[in-house]
Amino acid sequence: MTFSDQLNEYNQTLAGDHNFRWGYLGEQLSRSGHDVEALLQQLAAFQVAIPSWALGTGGTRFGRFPAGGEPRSLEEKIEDVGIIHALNRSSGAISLHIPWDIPRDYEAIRQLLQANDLIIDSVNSNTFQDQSGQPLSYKFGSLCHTDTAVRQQAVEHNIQVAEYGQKLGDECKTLTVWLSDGSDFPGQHHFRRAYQRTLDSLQTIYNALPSDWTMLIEYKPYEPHFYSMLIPDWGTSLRLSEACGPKAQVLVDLGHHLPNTNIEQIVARLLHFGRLGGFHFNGSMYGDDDLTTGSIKPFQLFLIFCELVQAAQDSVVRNPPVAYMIDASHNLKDPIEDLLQSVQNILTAYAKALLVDTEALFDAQDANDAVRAEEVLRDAFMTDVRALVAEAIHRQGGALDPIGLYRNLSIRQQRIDTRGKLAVATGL
Ligand code: RM4
Ligand code: MN
Ligand code: MN
Repeated sequence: MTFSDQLNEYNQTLAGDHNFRWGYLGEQLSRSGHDVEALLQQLAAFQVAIPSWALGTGGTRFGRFPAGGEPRSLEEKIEDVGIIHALNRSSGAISLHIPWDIPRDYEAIRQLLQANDLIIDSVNSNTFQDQSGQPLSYKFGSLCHTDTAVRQQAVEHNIQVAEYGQKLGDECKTLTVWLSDGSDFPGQHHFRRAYQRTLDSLQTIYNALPSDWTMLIEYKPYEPHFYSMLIPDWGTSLRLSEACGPKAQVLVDLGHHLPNTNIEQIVARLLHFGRLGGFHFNGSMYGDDDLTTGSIKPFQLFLIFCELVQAAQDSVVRNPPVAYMIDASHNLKDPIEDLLQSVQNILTAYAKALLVDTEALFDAQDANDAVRAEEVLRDAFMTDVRALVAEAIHRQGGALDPIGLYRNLSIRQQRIDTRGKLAVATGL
């Protein structure tokens, strides 16, 4: 039996219940004036990339408990993203971390991507670890380092990462730079000089990129450094990207904010400046990217999507298309299940944002009617859109319940059988 036969058979078993729920929701949405077909199309078009480093279990410095059957090579990672995309039809891109996943046989990789209906859309550099054989250490920084030779090595690495990307196909046109540079003790860094050195390095990388490439600059307020991070906030990322040029953009990673930061406002600001280039989704209670997207603050995720949806409808906004990706660590859950859950939560938040009556919201805002404005948002947020998301995935050829089918087919067990119980993925 082929995978698509198994998928069809599985969907058949859920069809009765789904049709009942979708029939009701579709009717309800039409009654309130929504164009249901347009909603389904918008949801179907939404793609969230999967990073090559998220298919294995993460860990902490205290330990790591592998899921079993983790992908041992880039080829096996593509195979895992392939199954995610086949199940949800919404994860059609992979983001590569170099040097964790340097392709060996480009032609074979391209064919494998094609067979799985995937693209590689971006590449990520890594100057936060010393690689074996690397002549100079990043212990005291990379692009900000006091020593020109270390900076040069880090600049060349970034340029080389983009060169790998160029060999992977025309869809790959983004270099993501996340710097772990920073300081651990007061006085360790000359803040202004370290900033200037970083800018000079980034400009060199930017100028070496092909003209149709984008450079995303990610920020993070803490970790790995305890006292200061070189790019701690969106303001620094914004300033750096403006100083580099129009193809440099800010990347917002949800986990890279101090507790209770108003991320939706940051998103709105960056959209207003036309500098929101990408998103890394995850969830957190205390620290960076520990949890499933939408598991802790679903309302905030919804509010972020409201900003994205409103900006997309506003002709005043001149923001390039935003690249979406999941960037989470999976300590306990099966990584594939966690990724499927994350995508489901992201689509749910997006679907709810699409339901917001923006005219009514703007009227309430103009009238300073805070109660009405909040009610308009809550009206959309409280709608159970799961049948809408399922219908959109189904129409794309995916499973009505992606995690359900993944379990039903015992895919993890199959991976353990072929790859082994102790197989460990490269990455964090
Ligand atoms: C960082 C950051 C980067 C990711 C690495 C693995 O915290 O989120 O985006 O490449 O982790
Ligand atoms: Mn990230
Ligand atoms: Mn992170």
